[in-house]
Amino acid sequence: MRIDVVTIFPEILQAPLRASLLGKGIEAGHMEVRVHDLRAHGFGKHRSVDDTPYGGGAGMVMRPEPLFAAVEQIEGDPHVVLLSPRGARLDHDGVVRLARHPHLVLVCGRYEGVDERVSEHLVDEEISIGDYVLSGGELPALVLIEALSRYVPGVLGNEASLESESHAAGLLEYPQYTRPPEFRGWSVPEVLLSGDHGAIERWRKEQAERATRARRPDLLP
Ligand code: J9Q
Repeated sequence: MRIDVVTIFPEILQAPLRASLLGKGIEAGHMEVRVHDLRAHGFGKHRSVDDTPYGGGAGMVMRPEPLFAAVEQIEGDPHVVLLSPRGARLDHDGVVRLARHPHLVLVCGRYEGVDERVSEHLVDEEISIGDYVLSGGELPALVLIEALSRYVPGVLGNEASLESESHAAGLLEYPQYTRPPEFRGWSVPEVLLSGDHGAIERWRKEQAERATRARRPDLLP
C-alpha cells in the first residue's frame, strides 16, 4: 500500500511515521508513506496557501491552486481523502474499506476550512476521526495511517489484523491482569489463577458482555 500525505506541517508526521511497529513496517517496505509540503506550491515570498473567505467571516480558507498542484503532481491513480471535520466519521468498516485502495492521498485540511472546489473536484471523499475541534488534519491522518497499517500484510504482523478484526467486529475486551496477584489489597480474580481454561474462557466472555453493556451499549446487536 502507498500513502501520500499533503500538509503544511510535514514535521508533525515525520517522527511518528518513523517510530514503533508502524515505522518498522514502513522501513521494511511493506508500506510506503511519502509526505509532501503544500508550501512548495504556495504563493509569494511566504509561500502562502490560504486567503480570507469570500462573503466575510473569521479565519482563513485554504486556496484551491496549491492543493490541486500538490495532489496532481503525485503519479498514479490514487484515491484522494480529505481529513476534515465535515467528513463521514471513521470507524472499523471505513478503515477496512480504505485499506482496499492500493494508493491513497491524504490531504490535511487546516485553518477554518478548505475551498469547496477542493471537496467537489479534487477529493474523492472526506473523513473525520471524531467530533472535536482540532487545528488541522495532520493528527487525524496519522490516526488513519496507523489504523490502515493493521490491514497491510507484514506491517504489524498478520495476527494483528486478525485480532483487530475480531475485536472491532464485536464486543469490548475483557479485563486483563498481570503480576502481582495482589496489589495494595486488590486481588486478581481467582478464576484467572485457577488453570481451568474452560472457566477462564466463560468468565472472559461474561466480562466482555458486561463491559460492553455498561460502557458501549451501541455496539450490542
Ligand atoms: C482538519 N477538526 O477533526 C476530526 N477529524 C478531522 C478533523 C479536522 C479538524 C480540523 C481540521 C481536520
